[in-house]
Amino acid sequence: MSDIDTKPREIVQPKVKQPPLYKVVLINDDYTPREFVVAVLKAVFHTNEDQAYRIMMTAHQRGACVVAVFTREVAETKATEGTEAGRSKGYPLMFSTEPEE
Ligand code: TYC
Repeated sequence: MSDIDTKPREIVQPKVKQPPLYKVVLINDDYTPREFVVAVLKAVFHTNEDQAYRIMMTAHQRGACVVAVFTREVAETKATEGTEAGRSKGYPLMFSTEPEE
């Protein structure tokens, strides 16, 4: 038998801290056409038609709806892309981001 003691003396926890997550929130407005909101949700967030329609209607009825959750940079990029898509057509469509609790 070997003289080398291979028993670990301490338990080292793996350093795998998850990055903080951010919600992308769709804000209702009175001007952007419903079909356009649905098209933007499909294009930017890769939802299907049914998911996009439900998200749009929830924002329409409640004032806002969480679309999805991402790391901060991805959330900010997608919120900007969605907001810019509306802006390019003259609509006040707005996506915001907020840290998840
Ligand atoms: N309220 C808009 C309308 O009646 C549709 C709409 C829904 C706009 C959701 C923005 O985030 C939104 N045409």
